[in-house]
Amino acid sequence: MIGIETLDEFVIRKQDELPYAKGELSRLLRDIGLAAKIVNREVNKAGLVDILGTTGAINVQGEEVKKLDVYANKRFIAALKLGGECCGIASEENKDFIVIHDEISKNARYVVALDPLDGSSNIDVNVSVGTIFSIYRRASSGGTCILEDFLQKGSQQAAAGYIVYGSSTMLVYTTGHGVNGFTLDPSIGEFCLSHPNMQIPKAGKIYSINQGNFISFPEGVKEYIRYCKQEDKTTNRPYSLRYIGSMVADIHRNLISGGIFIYPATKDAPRGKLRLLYECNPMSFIVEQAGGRATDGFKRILDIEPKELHQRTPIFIGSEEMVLKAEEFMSDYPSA
Ligand code: P6P
Repeated sequence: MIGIETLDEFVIRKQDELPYAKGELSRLLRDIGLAAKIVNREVNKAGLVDILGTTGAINVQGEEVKKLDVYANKRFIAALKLGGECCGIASEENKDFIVIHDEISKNARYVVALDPLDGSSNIDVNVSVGTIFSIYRRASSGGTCILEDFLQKGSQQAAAGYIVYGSSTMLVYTTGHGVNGFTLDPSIGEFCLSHPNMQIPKAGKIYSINQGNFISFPEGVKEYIRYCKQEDKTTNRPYSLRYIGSMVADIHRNLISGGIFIYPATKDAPRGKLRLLYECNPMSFIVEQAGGRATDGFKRILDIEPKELHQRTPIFIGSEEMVLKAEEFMSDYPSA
């Protein structure tokens, strides 16, 4: 097709920008693209097949496991195993990391942290959900992967991306050289470049937060919400509250239109709800690469030293000026 560049063509064209294991990372990204197409097929017909609802199981997060969570997890793990470029996977759905060490992956140099289906509680009500992935070069040399391969700071990511299964299905990723978005064209079964060099607006009019938790928010967050709701034409306030309950969809909208997404510490989630390795780090890498900002209200997300696989962190992420403003309020109440 004239003027259409597929994900595979783009990854190969851009691989010379990569400083390390160019071909391997390119193939890994294409393996993820394949799994995304397979999961998309099931997400799009979830109401027609017996894949809605829960499995009756509870995952390591203490959350109900949806049938589509299990399906998506299996598909991405299978694609990464078959691809041979990945020696380990840390998934939201698995308590421990998965070691991949067989004939085709014995020299694999990458590990992947994965949220196979984020926001899955929205599936049954036909609201956008997503997949989030984070790719690191393994820190250990040879043999099977170890925990330390996964406990690397977000600033060490080799690549990160997400798939949003929405009104259209998009794959957005970065390797540290800008952010590019690809829209799935079902007529040819390919992700096609549709959003080259994505840049998040420096400011916006949208704030995304679950205000139902207001009473247990830190005082700085309460003050920032009051700021968002004040009337001041010179700063385009009051802002609009938009909250889908699906991190990928909320951040994707803000990446395009401008805005801030906040999941702070709450009474029920004193260290925040969202996971560092496979939600906050990859989304922060992408937003920073698009010219935005991502912190825990005080410290850059990508500088946090991970201590455990499923650790959580508060997150303030989006348009730079909006995150900086929220941080001003947080610094007024450092411990509250
Ligand atoms: P709450 C979905 O379960 C998720 O992990 C994110 O996708 C989403 O932003 C957040 O949790 C929603 O959490 O507590 O507002 O329902």
